Formats: sequence, C-alpha cells, structure tokens
Amino acid sequence: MQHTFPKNFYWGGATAANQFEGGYREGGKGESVCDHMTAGSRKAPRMYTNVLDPNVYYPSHRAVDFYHHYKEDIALFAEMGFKMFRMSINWTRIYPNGDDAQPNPEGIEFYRKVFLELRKYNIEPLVTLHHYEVPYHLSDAYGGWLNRKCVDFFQNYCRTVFTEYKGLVKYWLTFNEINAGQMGIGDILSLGLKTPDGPNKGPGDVKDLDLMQARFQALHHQFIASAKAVKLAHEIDPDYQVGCMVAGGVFYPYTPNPDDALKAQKDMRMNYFCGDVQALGAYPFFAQRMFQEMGIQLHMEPGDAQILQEGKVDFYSFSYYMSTCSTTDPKVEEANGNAVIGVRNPYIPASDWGWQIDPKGLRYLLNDLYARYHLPMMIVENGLGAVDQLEHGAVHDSYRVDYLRSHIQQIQEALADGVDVIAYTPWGCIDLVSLSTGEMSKRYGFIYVDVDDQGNGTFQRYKKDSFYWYKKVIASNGEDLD
Ligand code: BGP
Repeated sequence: MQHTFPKNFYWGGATAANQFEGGYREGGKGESVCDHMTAGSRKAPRMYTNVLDPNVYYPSHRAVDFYHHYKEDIALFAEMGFKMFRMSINWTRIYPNGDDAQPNPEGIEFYRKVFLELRKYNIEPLVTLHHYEVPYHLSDAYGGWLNRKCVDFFQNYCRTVFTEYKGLVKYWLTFNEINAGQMGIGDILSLGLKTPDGPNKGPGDVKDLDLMQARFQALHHQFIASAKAVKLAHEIDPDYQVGCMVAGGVFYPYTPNPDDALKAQKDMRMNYFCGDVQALGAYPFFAQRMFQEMGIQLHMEPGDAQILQEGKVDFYSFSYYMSTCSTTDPKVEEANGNAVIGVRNPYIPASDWGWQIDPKGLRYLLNDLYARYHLPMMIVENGLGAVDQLEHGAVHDSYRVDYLRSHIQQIQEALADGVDVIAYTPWGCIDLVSLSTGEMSKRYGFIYVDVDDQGNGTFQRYKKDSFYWYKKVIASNGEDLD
C-alpha cells in the first residue's frame, strides 16, 4: 500500500500559452482564435470578434508576458522545487497560419530556449500541443476542425516539434480538455468553429449546419489527429510518452431516486466519451445510442478505426476543479461550473465563482478512471480561482493553501487505494488570464503578477504565502502539508 508519494513523483504547475505567454505577433507569431477573444467578467461573457477592434482589450495579446519573463519565471518555479512544468506550444508561433509550407524558425527557437532553461533546473516539460490555440486562418479559411485537412496540418506541426525538441521534451499532451468540443463550450476555441451568436461564439459560418453534427464531426477529426500524433511521436522517439487531456468532473446522484442515479451515470460520461477513444482506441459502447438520439451521422473514412486503435495514449491526464450533483428534478437550484454542469450540493462549499469545492471527488475520480483505463494518471490542472490582495509585496492566501492541501491529501488516499498517480501540476501556478472570464482577478497562482483586468500594471512578480508552502510540500515529497 502506497501511503506516501512515490520518490519520482512529478510535482509542478500548469499554464497555457494563450493565457500566459503574450508576445502577440512577436517573433513571427501568427494569430490564434484566442487572440480574438475579448475580456469578460463573472457576469459578462467573453466575446469572439472576427475583426480585431483597436479600442478593445484582448487579454491574450500580452497575457502576463512569459514571452519576456521566461527566465525569471522558470527560476521561480525552480525555487519552489518544481519537477515538472506544464505549458503549451502556441501552434501559430511554429506555423503562423497553420497551413504554411515552412515553420517559423524564431518560434522554434523561442520554445527551445524555454525547454533548455527548464532542463537547466531539471524540470521536466509537459507540453500541450493544442490548448485552445487554433490558428485563426484555419478557422477562418477552412472552417476549423470540421475540415479534415486540419488533421494533416496538425500532423505537420507535430512532426516539426517532435523532431526539433527530441531530447528536450519527453511528455506530450495532444488536445487540452478535448471534451470541451463535445459540450458546446469549445466551439471557437477548441474546434475553431464559428457558430451562431452567443457567448464565446463568433458570427456563424456553421449556422446552416446542424451544430451537434458539426461538433462531433470536428471532434472525430481531432481524435484522428491525436491518434496519428501518438503514433508519430513513438516513431520519432520511442521514449516519448503521449497522453490525452480530458476536463474531469464528478457527478453524484442528488437523491437515491434511481432516475437521479441513472442521470449521474450518464453525466459521468463526460469523462469517458473522449477518454475511451483516446485510451482504448475505439468509440465507447454507448456512442451508438447517443449519436442516434442526437441525430448525428458521423462520417468515418476507411481506415479510421485502425488509426484510432494504433494511436492509444500512454497515460491519461485530466483537469479537476469541482464535483456537482445530477437530478431529473427541474426545481433544484443549478450550480455554476466550467463544463461540470449540475445542481448545488448542500454538503460542500463553492468558490466565489460558484465552482463547488470537493477534494474527495478527486479521489473518487482517480479511482474511477484508473479502474477503467489502467493507465498512469496525471492531474494536470486543479486549483482555486480567487481574488488576492497584494499588501506590501505579500499575498496571504491561506484559502488557496487549504484548497490545495485538501486535494493533495485525497491524492495520497488514491495512491493508498492503489491508483498509479504520477504527476500533480496545479493550474495557473503563476497568475494568468482566466479562460472562462478573461479576467486577471480570478487568480490561481503561487506567484502574483501585477496586472489588472484591463492589462494595466507593472507585470512584476511577487511570491504569495502559498509559494513558500508549496516549496515545503515538494521538498518533503508531500509529507509536510502544514
Ligand atoms: C480549464 C482550462 C484552463 C484554465 C482552467 C481554469 O478548463 O484548461 O485553460 O483556464 O480551466 O478555468 P478559468 O480560467 O476559467 O478559471
């Protein structure tokens, strides 16, 4: 029984280029769809503008400026003792339009410098290839992932980075929260689909098509692209380890009513639909009925089933922020959440953004996923988005420490249960732009960055109380959580 963390456990932190890197259009970078997302707030959604408005603030353009601060930031991660650092490569830094014949050498060099800097401190990079960073041109001119040509463009991009960074990177993730595409929260950002007006959507190219049909077809192309990337990675370097990345969520039945239990079981499939394709190499048993009920007719090319079978991932990774409850009773109060949509659970608290905080749900999910896939597990996102006060250069964020401590304790329980957990990289280890709201004031980091919701500030970095706490946690390999 493993009551402690394994010796080589990967403690670290996670980021993504679109929320962190900035350097918009520097070093030959092209535009991504996320560069067209306005800032929003808890109440007002972010909007996608097809044409950039010079009077509007777009948070990804500077974000927190890792592009110019990477040495300083990595030194801070090293000071905390990070063993792993999750980041994404912005596709448009490598291929500015997504379909270019030649890669952009400056973009390649930028990430090489970052990886070398990480290696200097023995920090293992964990690199996401696609984190809500669809090239704008692929969305605009090709219709995004609905167009199968994107599979080839992605393959080209993967070949470049797998070849260029051989020996510098070992762990890769194909698509961040790939299931965002199935849930309607990733139309533009994850799939590059311009859908009818609404939050996070652009004026609609897809409006004449059935939206669900388009989403699942686009997702199918991502599955094929992911499977081909896994195979290619192993061909280029047999040491490469490639994982899937799924938005994780736990759904408890709201009552013992069998209807609620069945609803919860069905809702839990948000974890399995994509996970099964990527980890087991085939669509799940429940897909047929699901597609039938939704009126979806997937177009598969000959050979697709084999591609999926040959491109199974080496490990499973997921984000975990919350649990929720499922019920068929329409009178129960709804709860907020990212993709984990259900009703309020009276037994657990919620964050200021209404995300329900449930550390035990993490143990539950780890057990559940491990029983299904028998693959090493990485928790590559977890954390508390909260408003922090910077006072005389310090941030007293005991609420964040409480959140993380309770989740780490549950990882420990899962390890004792026998789950093979190999990494924990809390989200936004340094403050960055919130994906859902575009705010800076929803902060997750151990490191405070002095920027406000409109991008004003000194961009100076400050260590929060949680910085010193996490450093102790890592130094003691999870023994000292006080
Ligand atoms: C996940 C995304 C991240 C990240 C995180 C927190 O869904 O993969 O990119 O942003 O959620 O969400 P938010 O930034 O909306 O608080």
